[in-house]
Amino acid sequence: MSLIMSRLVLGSLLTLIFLTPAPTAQTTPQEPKQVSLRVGGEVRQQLNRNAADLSKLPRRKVRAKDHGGVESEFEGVALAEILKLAGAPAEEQLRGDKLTLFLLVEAADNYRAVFALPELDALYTDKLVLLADRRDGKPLSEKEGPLRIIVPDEKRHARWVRQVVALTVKRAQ
Ligand SMILES: Nc1nc2c(c(=O)[nH]1)N[C@H]1C(S)=C(S)[C@@H](COP(=O)(O)O)O[C@H]1N2
Ligand SMILES: [Mo]
Repeated sequence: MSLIMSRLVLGSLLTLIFLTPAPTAQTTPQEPKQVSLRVGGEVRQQLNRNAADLSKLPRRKVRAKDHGGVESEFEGVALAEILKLAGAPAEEQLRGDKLTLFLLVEAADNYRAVFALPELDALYTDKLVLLADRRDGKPLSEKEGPLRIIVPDEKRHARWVRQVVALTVKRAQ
C-alpha cells in the first residue's frame, strides 16, 4: 500500500473512532411507582398525600436491620408527623377515651397491621416508627415501596409493612 493510501486508511479509522458517539449512559432504572397515601378515619381531616407532600414534612433517618439481617439507613417521615398533619389526637390530647384509638396500616397486597397511638407518640415513647421512602439514599424497590413502615429494634419484622397505601385511625369497640 502506498504511503498516501495507508495515511487515508488510518485517517478514516481515526475519524470513525472519534466520531462514533460514546455509548449512552446506562439507561436509568424505571421510575418507582408514584407515592399515594390515604390517611383517614378518626382524624380532623382526611388526607391524600403524594411524594411532594411527604417531602415537605420533617425528614427522619434511622439505621435498622431488615428481616434478612442487613443494616440500612432508612429515610422518611415519622408516622407521628403524618398523624399530626391529619389532626389525630396526640401528646396531651392522647388520654382518656382516646387511649382506645389505634392506627391501621394497610398495604397494596391487603396485608395489615396496627399500632396503638401511644406507640407512636413522643410523650409516651422515644421510639421512632418511620414511614420510609428511601433506603441507603435510593427510593425503595418496587417490592418494598414506594412506602414502607420501619420499626427499628422490633424483634420481629411483621409490622414492617411493605407497599403501604393507607393509614386509618380507628377506635377499639
Ligand atoms: N405488604 C406486606 N408487608 C409485609 C409482609 C407482607 O406479607 N406484606 N410481611 C411482613 C413480615 S411477616 C415480615 S417478616 C417482613 C419481611 O420483610 P422482607 O420482605 O423485607 O424480607 O415484611 C413484613 N411486611
Ligand atoms: Mo414475618
